[in-house]
Amino acid sequence: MAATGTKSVLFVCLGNICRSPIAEAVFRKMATDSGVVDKWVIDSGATSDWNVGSSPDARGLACLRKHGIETSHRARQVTNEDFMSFEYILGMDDSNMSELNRRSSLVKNNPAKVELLGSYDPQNQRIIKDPYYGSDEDFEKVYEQCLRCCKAFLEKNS
Ligand code: WE7
Repeated sequence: MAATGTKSVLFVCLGNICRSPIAEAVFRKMATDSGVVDKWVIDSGATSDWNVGSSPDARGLACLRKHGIETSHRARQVTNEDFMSFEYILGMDDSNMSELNRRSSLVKNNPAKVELLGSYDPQNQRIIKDPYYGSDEDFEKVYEQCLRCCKAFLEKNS
């Protein structure tokens, strides 16, 4: 059980190598810069088990580095325990959401709030699209969406 006052968020996408590691790294940087990182447990995970143990996509790492952010995350799959231990579980698209809601229904009385990260976007772009078959520009767009959404999410929880 987390210490009193500890908040927690798990960012989730299909493979945990493109979108969710970017969201996690962006949020950690933001919480660090705001001096509240010690109040948070921050992680990311995958709905699939395809990339378990892998580093984030090289294009995502390059995008983060361009914005002065590093990450040492390794891909992992979402577990049943995550629904008991995380206050927020934030997905990127409708496919993530249906999988997360299905998984959540298997864990009785779990307290996790399963939401779309994009529901926090002040510009109302609700879906953060999979850039896997996309370009560097698509990764940049993911980064910008994560930046806007994480800022609003952190403000809401401060
Ligand atoms: C992705 C992916 C992403 C797609 N990261 N993969 Cl080949 C595949 C099949 C099941 C799970 C995963 Cl994770 C992967 C590898 C890793 N962001 N996006 N695949 C993807 C995109 C569009 C249409 C179909 C797929 C599988």
